[in-house]
Amino acid sequence: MSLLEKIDRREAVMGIIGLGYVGLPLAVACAEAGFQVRGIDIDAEKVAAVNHQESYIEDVTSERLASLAERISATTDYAVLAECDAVSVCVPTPLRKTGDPDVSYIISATDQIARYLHPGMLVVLESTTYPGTTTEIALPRLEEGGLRVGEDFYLCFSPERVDPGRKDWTTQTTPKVIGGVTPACLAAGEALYGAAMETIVPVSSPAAAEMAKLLENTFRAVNIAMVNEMLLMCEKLDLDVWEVIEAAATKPFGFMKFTPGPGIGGHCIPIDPLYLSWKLKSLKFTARFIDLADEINSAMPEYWVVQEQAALNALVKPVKGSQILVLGVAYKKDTSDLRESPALDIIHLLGEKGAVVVYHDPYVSAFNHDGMAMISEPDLAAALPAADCVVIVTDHSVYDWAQIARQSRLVVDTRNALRDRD
Ligand code: SAJ
Repeated sequence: MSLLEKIDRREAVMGIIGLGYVGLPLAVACAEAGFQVRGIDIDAEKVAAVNHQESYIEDVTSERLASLAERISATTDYAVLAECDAVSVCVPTPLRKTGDPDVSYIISATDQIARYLHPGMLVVLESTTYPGTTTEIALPRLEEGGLRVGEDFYLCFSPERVDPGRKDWTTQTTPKVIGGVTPACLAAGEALYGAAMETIVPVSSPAAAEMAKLLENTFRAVNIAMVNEMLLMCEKLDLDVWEVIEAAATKPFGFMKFTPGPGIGGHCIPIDPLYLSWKLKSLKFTARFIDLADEINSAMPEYWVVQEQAALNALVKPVKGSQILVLGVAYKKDTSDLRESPALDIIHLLGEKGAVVVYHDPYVSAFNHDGMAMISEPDLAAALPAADCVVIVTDHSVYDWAQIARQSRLVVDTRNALRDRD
């Protein structure tokens, strides 16, 4: 029976490598579409949790996993790929310390797939990466055993669009872009993903799909940098950037609101655009918007530390020795995710200036990052008046902004969160 027939009859077995914020929701979507799913992860704890239907991903409840117990199983053993008709690769694509892309996780996953690749198998790469990765990195490794793409097996790229915590768009309902190495590859990818998701958006190649994803996240990084620079310009003009943005945002067309902040965090926006600029540098092209956006966004923690210094200075208080309470360390509101969080930079910079820094974050009880180990202040009502300066970095919805304004001696608000107080 052909792959397309197996997919049509829901008899195809789906492998998913990487059971994180992308892979686990994808596993659920495929299982709910009727497929048997074999999850693969190097983290034995994740594997055990999935096999006990205990979810560790906020977008997937344990109840939902339990309802799919007959269809989803997980293992650390890649040999399970021998029984899979398709496999999606949902592994991290971080940056190295040098700022270069780290595609080592893609390479190791691809090498494992190559060991078990068999005729009729579909491979889909989902991890965000630079244009060309699928055909330059994955394809040669998969063809090493003699199988030919488009004839013996199929290879596609389909970017993940998971926004953890978002309720209005899910893995099943978010349109899914996909590009195949050959038309037969695309047909196989469309058939499989079309069974699990509502809207499939075919494009002409894997590179077009890779580039579409990078455009999505570069669009955000550049626009966030632009409003961060607007903040700096409004300061020079003695204007309230938040008032200006709110006014501009009343334009019903041709405008999309972004807001200044402490800098950008998360696993996507600070990193994905740098994959694109790195690739273009190898082609002797400078992606100026990406580089400028990264420069501006990366400088925001320092900008806010200077604001704090100036605010204390106005009270004839040096930063050195002052107690500074950082409100929120997660990279954005209502999440516990610390990755690339600018709060960590702000804490580090304040510590370098001799401040006594404490933090409060209801989503992050403690953290240990780059040699910084801290515990969240347990009693906010006591911590607020004890601080010489309170810095709002993450505008979690649970904060009581009126209480913060009332009980704080000095507030530096990187999110204009106190506007809610009025
Ligand atoms: N940020 C600002 N100003 C803004 C928007 C964001 O300073 O106007 C900051 C946030 O605080 C955060 C960083 O930028 O630190 C990134 O924010 P984000 O809203 O882009 O949130 P992410 O990183 O969770 O982005 C995800 C992305 N999802 C994927 O890549 C799969 C992105 O594509 C989504 O568009 C975004 O969620 C979303 O729309 O919420």
